[in-house]
Order: sequence, then C-alpha cells, then structure tokens
Amino acid sequence: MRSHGRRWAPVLTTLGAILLMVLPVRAADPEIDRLLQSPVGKDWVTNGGNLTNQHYSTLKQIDTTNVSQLKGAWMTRMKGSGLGGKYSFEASPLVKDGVMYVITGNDDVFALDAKTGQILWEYWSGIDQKISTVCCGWVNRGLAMGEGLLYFGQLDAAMVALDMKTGKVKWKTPIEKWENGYGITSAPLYFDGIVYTGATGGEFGVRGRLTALDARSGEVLWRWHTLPGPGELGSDTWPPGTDHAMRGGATIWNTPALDPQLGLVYFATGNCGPDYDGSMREGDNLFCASMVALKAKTGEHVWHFQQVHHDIWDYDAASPVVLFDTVINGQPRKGIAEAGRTGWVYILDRTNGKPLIGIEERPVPQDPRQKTAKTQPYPIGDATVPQCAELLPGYSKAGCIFDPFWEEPVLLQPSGIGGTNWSPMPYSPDTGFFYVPGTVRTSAFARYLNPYLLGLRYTGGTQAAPIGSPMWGTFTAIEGTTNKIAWQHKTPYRIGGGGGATVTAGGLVFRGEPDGNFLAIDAKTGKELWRFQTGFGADAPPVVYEVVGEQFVAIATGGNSLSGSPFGDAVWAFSLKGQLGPLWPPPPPATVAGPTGPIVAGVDSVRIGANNVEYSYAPGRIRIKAGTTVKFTNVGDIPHTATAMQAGAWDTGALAKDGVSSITFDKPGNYYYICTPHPWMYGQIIVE
Ligand SMILES: [Cu+2]
Repeated sequence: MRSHGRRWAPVLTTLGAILLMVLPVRAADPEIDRLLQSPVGKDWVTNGGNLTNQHYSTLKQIDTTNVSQLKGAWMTRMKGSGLGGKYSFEASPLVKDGVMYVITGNDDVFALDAKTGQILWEYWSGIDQKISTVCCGWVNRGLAMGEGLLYFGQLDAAMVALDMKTGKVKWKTPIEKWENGYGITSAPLYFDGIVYTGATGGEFGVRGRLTALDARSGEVLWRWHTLPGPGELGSDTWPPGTDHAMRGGATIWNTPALDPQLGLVYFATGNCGPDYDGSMREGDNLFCASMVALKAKTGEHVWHFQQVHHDIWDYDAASPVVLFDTVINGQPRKGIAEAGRTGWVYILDRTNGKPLIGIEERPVPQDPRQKTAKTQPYPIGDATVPQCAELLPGYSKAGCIFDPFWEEPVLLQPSGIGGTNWSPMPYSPDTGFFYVPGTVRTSAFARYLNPYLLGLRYTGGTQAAPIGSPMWGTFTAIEGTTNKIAWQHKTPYRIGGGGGATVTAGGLVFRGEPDGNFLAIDAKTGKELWRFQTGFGADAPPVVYEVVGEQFVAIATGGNSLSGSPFGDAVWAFSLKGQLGPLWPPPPPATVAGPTGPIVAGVDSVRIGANNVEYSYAPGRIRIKAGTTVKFTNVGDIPHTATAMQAGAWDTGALAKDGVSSITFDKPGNYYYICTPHPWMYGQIIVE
C-alpha cells in the first residue's frame, strides 16, 4: 500500500495543480454569493443589504408619490424574547424567499412568514443571564446566511450556526470566553464559504480580533489581532518592553464589508483600552479607532487608516464601513467610508486606504500626563454634530474634540454614544449622499487609576453627562464627493447609538425614532413625507424586501437600553396594501441627562438592577431625613455601583449580585449618583 501511495502521489499532485489552474474554485453557495455581490432586490440576505453595507434597496414600488398611503401589513411580538429595559433591539431582519429571520437582544432567533408575520420556528439561546462582561446592554445586531445556515454571535462570545429550515443548531464555536471580557454583538458577514466576525470587550482589557470561520464546520480558519504582538506591524506604536497592547481593546463592533474584485475584507475598530487613561500607553496605539483592510482569504494585512491617534476619549469607529463607487474630478474611484464617534465621516480610497477627499493632520492641545498624540486627522468637510462643549454650572473647564483631561473633570463634545456609534450609515448611489445618524451629548471626562484585572472593567476613567444637560441628535445627508452637508435635521432624541436608516431607489430614506415613530424622508431634499407610531422604541435599521410582487419595509421595534427608549419585542412590516393603523405613543425617552421618575419619600432602601431592567435604580429618586442610612442592594445580574457624582463624596464600590452597601446621609443636600461602569444610570437622594 505504501509503495502504491508513493507511486500515485506525484500524479495526483500534478492533476490537482492542473485542475486548480483550469477550473474556478466552486463556490459553496453560488446563489447567496451572487446576491451578496448584486444590488439589493427582493431579498435582504445580509446585515448591510449586500457586501457593501450600503443599506440601499433597488425596490421602488413604494416611492415619494405614494408613501403617504403606507400602513402596517403585520406586527408580530417575539414572545417576550429580549423584552425589558436591559435589552436593545437593533437587528436588521434578513429575508430570503418569503421567510424573515430576526434575532433579539437575548440572542434568540425567530423565522417568520415575511408576508404575514406568522412565526415558523424559534430558537431560544438559553444564554447565561449572569454574563458580567456585557458592556452596553444585551443586544445582537443581526444575522448572516449562506449554505442553508444562519450565522450569529452571542454575548457569551460563541459563534452559532442554525439550520435555516428548522432552527436547529448545526455548530457552535466559542471565539473566546466571556469571563475574560469578550462578547459578540455585531452581525457576522458570510461570503464564499467564510464567516467573518468581530468581538467586543474594549471596556474589559481584551485584545481585539477579526475571526474567520469555515461556514460549513465552524472551524476557525484564521484570526487577525487588531493589536500587534511583539515585533509585529504596529508594535512600535506602543511603549517598548510592555504588554499594554495585549489588553488595549480595538475591538470590532460591527459587520465587515468585502470587495470580491480586490479580494479584501474591511472593518473598523473601537477605542483603546483603558479608555480614558493614556498615561501608560505612549504612542499612536495601532490599530485602535482605525479602518483596516485584510486579504479576505488569508487575513493578511493590506492597509489601515487610524481615525484617532492615541485615543483617550472612547472615540470608537463602531458603525459599519460602507463601500461605494463614485467619480471625483472626472475619475472613477473606489471608495470606503465610515462615520465615527468624532462626528466626522472618514472617506478613503478602498484600494489603498488613502484619503479620497482629503484628511489633514493638525496639531492638537497637549497634556504630557496623558501622553497625547501631537496631531490628529481632521477630515476636509463638515462634522455632523457639535465638536465643542459649553461650560455648565459646577464645572470649571469645557473643551472641544481632542482636548485632553486628567483627574479634574472636563466637559467635552462629542461624547457618550455620539456622534455616530453603532448605527449604520446608508449610501444612495442615486443621490450620492451618506445618511448619517448622530448623537449630541456633553460628558464630563475624568481619568482615574484603574489596575487591570482579568474579566473586570478596565476603563481608567469615566464620562458622565452632567445632570440637566441636554441630549438630542442629528440626521445628516453628507455629499459623498465633498464630505459636506447637503441637508441636516435636528432630531429630538439621540439616534447615533442604535438606529440607522435604509435608503431606496424609490427616493426614500426610512428611519426609526426612539419615541416609536417610523419615518419616511425624501432622500434628495430631506422633507419628511410620512410618519407612523409603532408603539415601541424604533431603534433599529429597517430593511426592504418583496414577496410575490408586494414591497415591504420592516423594522424591529424593541427600544434601546442606552437611550432609554420604550422597550418591546415587536417586528413591524409595512406595505401599500397594509391595513394596520398606528399604536398609542409610548412614554418618550429623556432629552436631558439625570434620574427620572417620581420622588419617593419615606424609603431607605434602593434596589439596583430590579425588574429585568438591570441598568436602573429603584426608586430612582428618594427624599429622606438627615441621619438616615440608605441600604443599596444589587438585585441585578451584573456588578453595579452607586457613586456620588461629586468626586470622592461617597461610593458603594462594586456590588456583585446580592451585594449590599449602606451609606448614611447626615448633611442636608441634593445628591446625584451614577453607576461607575454604566454612567447612563442615574439616581438622586434629597436629604432634608
Ligand atoms: Cu451598573
């Protein structure tokens, strides 16, 4: 047998080489690969619509002339999955051959009849409710499909494949352990037999990576670390002889894009860790807050562009990158764009990562304690949100984008989940506009010492919105050839953190509003043409599809834990034949920062994380007599604190589940407090 094998081996090898040269490699799922490379028509088969992430549909049955007649075709509740204040419902449903697939904030998946909304099958993740490394709400941003399977990541950092027909698990691959700080919230990308996924954990001292898995088996094919090991490309942007890069964040929050002609996969990376303390990580800190291109088959680095050097402001690039083709100065160009938390859109040539319109390195204010970068990239064009904060009572310093801070709080904008955070940015080849959702919020930034401990928060500081400071948003059409504003709406609520929009060949932009309204806007002029109250926070990117000649627009409405929009578990679909009218408006989200709800007197205990809300104090506001001892109990699933907003005043410290801490209030006054790891949680104690 051995001699037989030896004799045949060279022949087979030669034959193999010839076959490889003559026959193109057969795609594992030619139909999905074709749809992924085509303009989006009746099916919506990947999170961003197709490989470009443009969120652009060629369907035009619904257009600017008839959209006012749009009504609900169906509304289906996801049986209580992801229903509660700790969840966000941000997924774009996928649609193929009349079946819709949607994933909730609890990583549960439902298949629905896309014409009627009837549930066909359901998958319950059974995910551990005690995962303590969820950064920013229980959320899943969507699915991918190919080879008869649905792919998604879970909050426990596992990738899962389900049979599209039955919802049964085909394979499950842990990318990492959630106990080490990792999780997955982004929708993966499927193309040509490979599933690409990011991982989160930038607030927990993790090492970011893009992982490529074999779509059929779930086997890990390769991973590319977004933080360089010793001697690797970019390692000279970290202090020599240290291992800070091994826990420097640069996680991937969103779905990659892919150009099959160039053979490149593209994605953007998040903040550096620890978020607000740059003192120990002198250097530009590649590849934090960057756009990156890798060879799609092998994961080999091709180019990168860093949006923010030595990030100390949590300026992630968290929105999905968008591929687009355009003409600049008479030359056809292959573009890539990403809307950052800085409030700018970064527009590059996707063949080489060089600016397409222009980005200038400009000197910025310095603080040697933070080891600030000497210069920062300023894109030519307009920012979509304000980039300076106004001084507020109780603070001594206010500044602008890239102003440094140390232990004394400095008010800055953009901040929080703004300008553009996770919300995707659509692009219309008809108008040539990007549609950019933005958040406007002021934060008080401060650094503190935060030693690294495996699986615990590692942010090195804080940013909390001052009590009473306004929070709102912008929705902006940005001209793709100039990076200038074509038109802009001021929106009543923050929309850069969860929503996003979709644009159609019918000349319409569809987008949700956190107060439950679903809007259609003239893509060219920005004029609002239709609005419909869905009854729940409409904080997800809509999708457009067709079933037996009828065009539908669908959106998940389940609210957003970070913007406090009304929670739910519904998916709505709209069509011109729809019969359903609007629902009663839910309570609107807050437009100023601070605790909400009635002031309760005669209460001396506060429960943290109660009622499946997790990120809240109950009651949020209490009135007590001087000398009262208030008992704080964490009844939620993850660690929380109650920490006075006046620095150093009082602090429960981190309370694990069932942890108790008591604080006595002797002096009359008005005390506001937050949760240090979740600074959007507010409480108030009035001492008389
Ligand atoms: Cu908390």
